[in-house]
Amino acid sequence: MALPTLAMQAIKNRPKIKVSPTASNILIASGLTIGVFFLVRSLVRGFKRNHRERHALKPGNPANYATQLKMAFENDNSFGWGTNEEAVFTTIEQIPSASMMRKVARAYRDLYGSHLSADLKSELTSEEFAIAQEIINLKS
Ligand SMILES: [Ca+2]
Repeated sequence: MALPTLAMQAIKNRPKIKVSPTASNILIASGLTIGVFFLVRSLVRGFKRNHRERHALKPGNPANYATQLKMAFENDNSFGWGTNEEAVFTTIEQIPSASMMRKVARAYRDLYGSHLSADLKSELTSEEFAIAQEIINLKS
């Protein structure tokens, strides 16, 4: 497909973008830095997730509570949708202290990459969320 003559001329005459060796070195270096950053971050995340998953079956471990909550969020009927609110409340009640509650939230984030409070909000009705919040706030 031939371009109109004027367009061809415009393409030929356009200023060449020159990248000095220093600038390109900086570009390569920052590209590498960003690459290394993402690599390290994904390694750290993978390590944390593996660590959490190893503890997910131990009763009383933060990862175990986090897993129970995730299962309650996802698994309640044969259609595979909905939320088992009763299991959510039971699990939250079983968490023994405020400091354990914070550990559960951290384990949840490491395992599933999302915030427990945000997921509670989206999985529960506003009344249920208020009740959950109250149970959590009563912990000392
Ligand atoms: Ca759900």
